[in-house]
Amino acid sequence: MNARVEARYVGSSMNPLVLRRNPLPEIIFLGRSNVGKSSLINCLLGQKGLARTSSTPGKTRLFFFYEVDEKLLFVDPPGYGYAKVAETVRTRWMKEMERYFRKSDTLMGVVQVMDARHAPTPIDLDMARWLAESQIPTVYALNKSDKLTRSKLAEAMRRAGGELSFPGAGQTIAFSTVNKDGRKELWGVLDKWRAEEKLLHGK
Ligand SMILES: Nc1nc2c(ncn2[C@@H]2O[C@H](COP(=O)(O)OP(=O)(O)OP(=O)(O)O)[C@@H](O)[C@H]2O)c(=O)[nH]1
Ligand SMILES: [Mg+2]
Repeated sequence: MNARVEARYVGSSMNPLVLRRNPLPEIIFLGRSNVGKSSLINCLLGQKGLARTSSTPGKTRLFFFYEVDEKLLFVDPPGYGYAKVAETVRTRWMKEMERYFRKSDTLMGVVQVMDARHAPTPIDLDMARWLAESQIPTVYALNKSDKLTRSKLAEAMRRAGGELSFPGAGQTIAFSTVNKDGRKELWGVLDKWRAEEKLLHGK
């Protein structure tokens, strides 16, 4: 699927379950605000302006949906844990996400996006552990890897690999939306999930 994909925007909502009747298997891209979730979606889809990116983190509180080759649904949610986002908004986000994971019967997996320059934050680790315990297929993308030298990146990968090594942990991929590093590898994981039809709730 990584050669050429046809992707289109299908809607946005405050509630991630709004497109629930859409039967396509879903991939959701989770991560702190500003780590590059929307950029990563654009990079995977090879369409620069499709998902809206922003240099003002935490601004958008909507979930955006993109249909990919009429086979997959990509979900671009608001970022989590951004300091300037009010506590009430963050609490609501966590509640929405819990409901989403409980109720979405089409979820295929999660791409958890982190910043390659920093160690996974406590929220990143909580989220990753929770996803693993919930047996939700997850792959970790260490984004903005272009900002690190080769040796610093190797160090960051070792560190993340060490911290994300609990039972059920996913694979870690170094990614850059600037030079497209990791794109093929990440598509490889998503294609594998699709091939295995690893839908939750037995679908
Ligand atoms: N150097 C570099 N910058 C990146 C990369 N990916 C994203 N960025 C930049 O990081 C900033 C945030 O990118 P977004 O894609 O909007 O991040 P987001 O996670 O969707 O942010 P929210 O929607 O606010 O949660 C933008 O200025 C991007 O240009 C990358 O791989 N390398
Ligand atoms: Mg975004």
